[in-house]
Amino acid sequence: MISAEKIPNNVGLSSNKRLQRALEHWQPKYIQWWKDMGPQGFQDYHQVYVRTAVSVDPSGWAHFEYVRLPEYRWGIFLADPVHDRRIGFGDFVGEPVWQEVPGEFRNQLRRLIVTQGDTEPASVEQQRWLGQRCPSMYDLRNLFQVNVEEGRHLWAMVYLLHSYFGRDGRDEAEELLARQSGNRDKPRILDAFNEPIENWLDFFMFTMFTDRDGKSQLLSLSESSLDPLSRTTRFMLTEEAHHMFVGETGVARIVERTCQLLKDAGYSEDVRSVGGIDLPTIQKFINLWFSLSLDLHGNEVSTNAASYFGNGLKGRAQEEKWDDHRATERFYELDVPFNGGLERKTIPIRTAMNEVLRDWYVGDCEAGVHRWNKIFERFSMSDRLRLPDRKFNRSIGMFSSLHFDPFGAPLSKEEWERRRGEWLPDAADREYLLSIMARPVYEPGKFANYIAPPLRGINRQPINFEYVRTEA
Ligand code: BYC
Repeated sequence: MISAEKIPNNVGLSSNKRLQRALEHWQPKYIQWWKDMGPQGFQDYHQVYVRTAVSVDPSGWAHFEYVRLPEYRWGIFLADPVHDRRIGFGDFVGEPVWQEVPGEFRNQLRRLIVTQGDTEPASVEQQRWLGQRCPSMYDLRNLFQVNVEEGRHLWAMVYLLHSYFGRDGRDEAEELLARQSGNRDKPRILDAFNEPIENWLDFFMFTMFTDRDGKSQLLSLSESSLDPLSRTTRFMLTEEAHHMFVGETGVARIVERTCQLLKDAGYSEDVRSVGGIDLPTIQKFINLWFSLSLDLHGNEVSTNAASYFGNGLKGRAQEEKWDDHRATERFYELDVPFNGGLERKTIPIRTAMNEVLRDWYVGDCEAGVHRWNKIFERFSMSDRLRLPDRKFNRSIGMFSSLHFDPFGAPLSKEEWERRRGEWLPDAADREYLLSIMARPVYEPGKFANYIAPPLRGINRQPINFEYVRTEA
């Protein structure tokens, strides 16, 4: 029996019998999925110091407690309503936003919500073995925080499916638990969510780059004319920020440690020989996860994207910064493959909405890489990390059938096959990373040799706090 009191929410769950009934059916399946596909080895005897959202105001947000993972209180929250909110873009700009799903947009909205929802459990599945290789208890706790919040994001999308899409929505909610990351027969919808995340460099790059796609997509969905979708995604964005913090600081701490090891060795040592992660390997993982995450923005030219925009379902990130909210007059210039080279083409901006969002995303990633590069400046080193060219290693869009190096220079298929190991992690890189992560570090305040400690602990706790404790 589901207890509305045990599920933190601001959607009136205790008086909404229909939603209660739908959740009653779904929640046991969710918990079973969490136990089977969530963090492996930490379900029964461990208590984790996590933050639980108990309301949307800042005090309810900062609620920390020790919980056993399957007992985490996954909740349902919408950001506060905006008084007299109006549609901000597309053909219906200026009209009141919708509190129900218009029949003619039902399929498109369901597809967007299902695609968004599918990524959340996928990421938990991808990360489920990482606890066994963690670099510290602090990092272990952060991993689980990210995992429970991705679980909550799944709840957020399931809430929308249950509340606004009737029978189809309930079926889709079940399917979200049935597809599995990397499963050949029933894979997750978007490619990056079928990639293995087997080591902590993958994890930090994923939370830096792929969670940042979460940020750009959620920003554009938070503009939606469907007000419940807008309010749900606005609240999700607050959680996403912590995930990107984990990724950005995780990579920064690895870079910091690598610089330190190099400095200690008088800049003469191969960092691997002293157990660190060398800069070329870090660059390869940037190349991999950035290019996979670029793909998540879809095709450069997309009639789907144009239609989402025109219908007011999915806008641009920070739509208020644009001046033409109908976007019927403007054009977008992009380089398209032509005759073995590239040709500049002008297309109506509505069909370029995936590319417009990708521009925003690339800018946000660049700022993060810039912050990493400050570490080298502090060590007076000339090395720099960089984002690869947007055409590099693409599997979606018009560059997917072509090959480019990280600087954007075209390559033949043979050259690409011959040289890809220079730019993307190969088996030897992965083997090395697994070798230095083979023994997890579970002692409070201790850190694996390849990563520096964080500047401070979580919720003002000391760095050597027991963030994960084992029951007797
Ligand atoms: N992989 O017209 P197009 C997050 C398919 S991450 C495989 O360009 P459209 C998170 C597409 O489905 C954010 N297939 O694309 C992060 C279509 O297939 P069909 C997730 C792909 O429809 C970390 C065809 O190509 N949220 O939250 O505009 C941890 C033509 O596509 C891919 C969203 O994505 C791909 N990468 O799709 C946890 C927001 N890209 O129907 C969570 C919702 C395209 O022709 N989704 N295809 O067979 C959307 O807004 C859109 O669906 C897309 C682009 C941005 C994905």
